[in-house]
Amino acid sequence: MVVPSPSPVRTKKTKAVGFPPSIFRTTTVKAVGTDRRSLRRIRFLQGGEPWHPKKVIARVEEEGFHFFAKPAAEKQRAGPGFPFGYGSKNIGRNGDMGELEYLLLQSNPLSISETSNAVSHDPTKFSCAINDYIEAVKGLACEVLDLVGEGLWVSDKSVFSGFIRDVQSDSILRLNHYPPLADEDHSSPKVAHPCNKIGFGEHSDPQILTIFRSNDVGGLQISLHDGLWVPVPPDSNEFFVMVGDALQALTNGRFVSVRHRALANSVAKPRMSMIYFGAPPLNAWISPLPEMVSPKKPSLYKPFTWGQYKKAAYTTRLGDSRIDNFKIT
Ligand code: GA4
Repeated sequence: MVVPSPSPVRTKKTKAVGFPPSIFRTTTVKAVGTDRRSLRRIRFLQGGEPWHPKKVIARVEEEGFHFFAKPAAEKQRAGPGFPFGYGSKNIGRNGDMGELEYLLLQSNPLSISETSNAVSHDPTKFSCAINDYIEAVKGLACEVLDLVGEGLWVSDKSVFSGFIRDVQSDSILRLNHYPPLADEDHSSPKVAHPCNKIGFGEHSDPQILTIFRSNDVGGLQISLHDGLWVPVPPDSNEFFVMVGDALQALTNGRFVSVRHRALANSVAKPRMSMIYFGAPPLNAWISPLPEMVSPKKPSLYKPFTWGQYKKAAYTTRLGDSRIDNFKIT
């Protein structure tokens, strides 16, 4: 059995063969909080495909910047930001704040079409861009999860990806826009993050797997076991894969969700991240897989449905450790 190394940080570029045609064939992946051996075989082949991956990304980026450039009243037509829609500075409903604005979308095409009609003058263009991107990152998440299943030698290697392939999957797409902070001190030279203001506070993602991508403006940081914050250099050609709490529970703690945060944007250019959270259906039961449990490694977590976890998560503050509430003591 593959036992993941204790460090949650993997930033090795990966290359490999043998995958079915994927629209992300020309893109590299970096993994945060996953098992390096499981990911080593991911490879994105070069090739002419009808959808160029960069175009799929560029279309969402364009729609995103276009959306965030609108007046507040127009953006608010997307809904209140909690649990979905447009939000500015407020995160969740328990008092968390950050130097950003965002658009939170349910990943199903029906809900995207409703939002598109509310926010865009060209709803078809908006919804096609979002749907294509979601399909692509979902495919990427499934490939990564199948490798995780393979690496852990579970009997059904698609057990993890099955949750997010399900038509009822509760997956989410989040666009975070970090406008440049007003330059308060014109006498000092402009350096990145001089004041360490928080854009999006420290947390771990509740879902199974997160596929994170941003433009070339930095801000993302991950926390190591010793509490040290490590900046993740921005690379618009790469995806960062982060383990979520649900994968931690399913693997009985072999994969550990990664705490991360975003600093406020203090450079002149706006920062935008596009984050796909691969989640199970609300009624799916999450508990450590039988293969992950043994007399030497007893189950660490009580079984819960994703709906129960999510409901509990929404009563917490961003920085709270949610998975600990489901630990068997
Ligand atoms: C963190 C990960 C995702 O961005 C998110 C966030 C959600 C929200 O913004 O509504 C939460 C947060 C996230 C966990 C605790 C609660 C809910 C804000 C918050 C304070 C969309 C998610 O699924 O959980």
